[in-house]
Amino acid sequence: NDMLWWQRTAYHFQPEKNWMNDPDGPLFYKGWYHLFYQYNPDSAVWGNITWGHAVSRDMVHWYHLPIAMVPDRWYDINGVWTGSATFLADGKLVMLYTGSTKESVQVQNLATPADEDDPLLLDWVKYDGNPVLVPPPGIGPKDFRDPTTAWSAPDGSWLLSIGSRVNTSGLALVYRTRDFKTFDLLDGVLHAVPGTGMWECVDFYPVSTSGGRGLDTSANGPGVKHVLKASLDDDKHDYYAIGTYQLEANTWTPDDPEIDVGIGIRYDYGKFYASKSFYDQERKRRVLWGWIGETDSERNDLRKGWASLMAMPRIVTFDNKTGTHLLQWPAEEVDQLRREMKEFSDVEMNPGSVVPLDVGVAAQLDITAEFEVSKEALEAIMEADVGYNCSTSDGAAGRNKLGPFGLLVLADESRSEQTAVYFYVGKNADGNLKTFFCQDTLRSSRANDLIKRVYGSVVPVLDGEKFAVRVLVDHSIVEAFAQGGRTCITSRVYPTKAINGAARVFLFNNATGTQVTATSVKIWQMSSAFIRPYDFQAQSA
Ligand code: DQQ
Repeated sequence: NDMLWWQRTAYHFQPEKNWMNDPDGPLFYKGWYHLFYQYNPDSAVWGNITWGHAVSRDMVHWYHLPIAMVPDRWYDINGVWTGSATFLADGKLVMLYTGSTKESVQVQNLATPADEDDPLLLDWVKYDGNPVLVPPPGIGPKDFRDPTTAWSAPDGSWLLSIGSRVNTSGLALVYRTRDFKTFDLLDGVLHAVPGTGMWECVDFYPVSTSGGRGLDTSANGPGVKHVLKASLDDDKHDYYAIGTYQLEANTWTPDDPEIDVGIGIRYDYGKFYASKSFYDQERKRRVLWGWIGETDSERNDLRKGWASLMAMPRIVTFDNKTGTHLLQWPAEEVDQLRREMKEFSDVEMNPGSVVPLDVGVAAQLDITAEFEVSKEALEAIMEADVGYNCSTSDGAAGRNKLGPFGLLVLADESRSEQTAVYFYVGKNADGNLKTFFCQDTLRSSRANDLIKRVYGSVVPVLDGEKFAVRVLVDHSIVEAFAQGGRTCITSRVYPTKAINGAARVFLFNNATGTQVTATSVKIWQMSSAFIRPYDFQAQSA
């Protein structure tokens, strides 16, 4: 195990040991952020799923609490699966979750806090009348799961969505309830997209088109658009689309049918799945939690005794500059972990060059970087580059007129290992610039039993904008945000040499004929977060 201990991260949330997957029912209650999550208490692989539980004042430092719910009833004996929290008008809290029954049928169950005065929400009571929902006619017994947070209708009733599929069409059903015990299935579906398969972990929430603050899940009206997100069971990616919600008609319509749910934009082009957002009523923002799995072997996970992280909490806003994208950005509380900073200004990156940035130990970092290319150089990109695709390219080693250029992180001195975060600028058939944002893990480790890929996609770069990126580095995870969070890529990497004191950072420019200037690169050392069991003797909430 000596070779594995350092893969453990220092400021990303994870249980002390064993397996974690989806975030469940995130919420803020009486001064604490709560995170529940799919958890196997017995092993570092999926199974025997319970709800793990942790609380935090700031979503960065965490206390582990006892498991909140275990599979102990016929209706959830095969697993207490994913669910969501809803605050009722009187401030009371209800939790709906999927149970896998003794027959492995997916049903929905209600749970409420045993003691509403307990800020830690330690004990949960499963409702006597569970299950409150079973698969409706025409829906398969294993295609009915992951209830959303409910939103309120003008008549005071509550609506919520559950993901499903019919044949290969993924879809979101909507139910109406007043008490979370009895429900009516509404006619039609909120939305369906052919060919996208089973929709897991549907999320549905409003965003303000004037940007800025987040909206309560029930908000609607002028200046509001609705985001629909589905986690595609078939390809294990989270896709969102922005559109308009017609409550009366029980339907949601994407702004652009070409960028519909499951065929358009992803939250993250790397390893990121089964995410869930919640409205933080304390700080008036929408927070997104995403599950980051492993890309090593199951054997490795069993040896290291744990699997999975949570992405850092991301604040989600509507990008009113593009109108097509959301912006995802680490919650400002993450900045508290920043310690000493080194800044590098106006670094000239010649074609084919690699520039070391001396920051000392480089295993826990927060990096912001801005790159500039002269107008003439951009205009000189003549060739149409419609065929470029991060995933099928040569990654950081490929060469073109204007790219790739960017950063190498978790690299050793000789760069026998490196993870590249980079831009690649090409042109569309119509002559407009088309920028790609990619992350190349092909050389991230000398170990072989790993998935190594080039991740990425297009990122809109508007007139007058520099190429801007933020990268969070934490031992075995690289979370990268381009253009303020329009396009995000998270990867898990398992270097064997570029670890702890041996980890380095470089700038690189593999363009063939174009000079790139790193106008400003700021690199902070990041402290470790306190993530530890709650001490019931010493602490009082
Ligand atoms: N994980 C849960 C399901 C959900 C899936 C089971 C998504 O409820 O559909 O652990 O990762």
